[in-house]
Amino acid sequence: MKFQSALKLITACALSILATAAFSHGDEAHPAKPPAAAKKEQKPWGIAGDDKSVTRTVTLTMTDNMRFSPDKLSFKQGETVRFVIRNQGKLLHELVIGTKPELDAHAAMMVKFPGMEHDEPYMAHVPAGKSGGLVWTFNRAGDFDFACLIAGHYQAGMVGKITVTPR
Ligand SMILES: [Cu+2]
Repeated sequence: MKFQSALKLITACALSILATAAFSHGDEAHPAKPPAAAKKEQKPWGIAGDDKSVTRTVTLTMTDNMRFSPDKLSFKQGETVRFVIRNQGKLLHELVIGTKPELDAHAAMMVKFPGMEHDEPYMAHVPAGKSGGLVWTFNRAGDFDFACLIAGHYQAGMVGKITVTPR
């Protein structure tokens, strides 16, 4: 019985490896197909936005005082916002948008694994003295947060608030 289920597991793994190989081969055979990044995932705090749909631009400044300026933003549901993010510090900072529970959990992971690479459409990493950006559509109303999740920064209070009012 045990042997059988182990065998089943091995078969399942082999099948999924085959499926993956077949899939990536298929991708190579059709280079015109847009990359997987084109698939947008709805989040409770919105969805990745398109450049052509931007209705508003917001400039945020980040400093080594572990603060964002401004640290309170409000949008109307449906707005597509271009964030222009200026890092005026000497350290790497980032902007990550999310719900408070999501950011709390993510920040805890960043403390455990400081070298962890993370990159999603709702975050931007901005090197010292540089500018970065992201485009996000706030298609859900609610109270959200934005933060820098680099280990220690979140804990030092590098957070801000976003209010999205219903249409
Ligand atoms: Cu930071």
